[in-house]
Amino acid sequence: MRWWHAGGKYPAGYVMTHHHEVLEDLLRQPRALRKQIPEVHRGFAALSGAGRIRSGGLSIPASRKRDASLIWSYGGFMTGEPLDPSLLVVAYPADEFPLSSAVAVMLAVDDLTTSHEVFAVPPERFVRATDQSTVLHQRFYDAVSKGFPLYEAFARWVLASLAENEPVYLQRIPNLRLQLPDNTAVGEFHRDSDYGHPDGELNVWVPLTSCERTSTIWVAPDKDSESARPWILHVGEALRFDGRNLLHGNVPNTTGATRVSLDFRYLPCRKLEAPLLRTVNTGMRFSPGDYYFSDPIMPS
Ligand SMILES: O=C(O)CCC(=O)C(=O)O
Ligand SMILES: [Fe+2]
Repeated sequence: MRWWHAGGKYPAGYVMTHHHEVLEDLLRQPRALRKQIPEVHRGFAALSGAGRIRSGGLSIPASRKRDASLIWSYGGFMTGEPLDPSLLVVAYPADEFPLSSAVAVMLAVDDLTTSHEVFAVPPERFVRATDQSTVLHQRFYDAVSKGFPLYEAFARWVLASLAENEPVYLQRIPNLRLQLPDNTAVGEFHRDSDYGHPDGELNVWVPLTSCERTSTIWVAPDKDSESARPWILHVGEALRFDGRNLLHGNVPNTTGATRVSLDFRYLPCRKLEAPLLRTVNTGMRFSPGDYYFSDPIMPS
């Protein structure tokens, strides 16, 4: 099995802060208990087949890297909450897709977590109109305009697991998010539908620095929920979520370190339909050749 998710309702009684902890806790549970939760059991089997859990993260033997697009869900299945089926964490080989170092080069910084040091005066708390406006954002989008093949290769790799063999349109220019100390990465909690994103689009959020509670994306577990929670990922993991419909945003970053992440969206081709609106920031239309690459990607 290449991937799984744990949507639906499961027995309450576990509250975990990180999915590695979830899995480590599962390791300690009797097999009989794991079996009561079929998705957890299957996911656990997939995980133990493809990798090995260590305290610092997941180690995946090179021979299994391709299958090891292990995807597992965080929290909801253990807490018994409903969990939107879009919510999946994908583990990818960060050494094959060294996005953090590539973006550090684009931003001309040595260490992403100290990116804030380029500002003599720290930017004001971002609002929607300013959250893409710093000199670091400019450096990134200038560099991307010359091509970002690593992003395309990475997106193809991830979509091979996520898109289930259906052709999709991929966002042409990924978004850079900077969550500076005492700041948020996005100006407000929102659903991407607030900004005209089309129905059927899904988001992939990719941290390039490791996350803590206040330096990560918070996403509500369910479309009807107004209560987002932090998704605490490591570099080498990406979160797929339905950003059009799930409330998401940030709380002020109290860690003292900058969080840097990329995010991109994909739209199954069958979902493309008029009318296509324009993005609020760049005025691009949500159409192939503009917001998305012209040619669909056939995940394989
Ligand atoms: O990076 C973040 O904290 C928010 C990202 C976001 O709004 C999105 O991916 O749609
Ligand atoms: Fe968003």
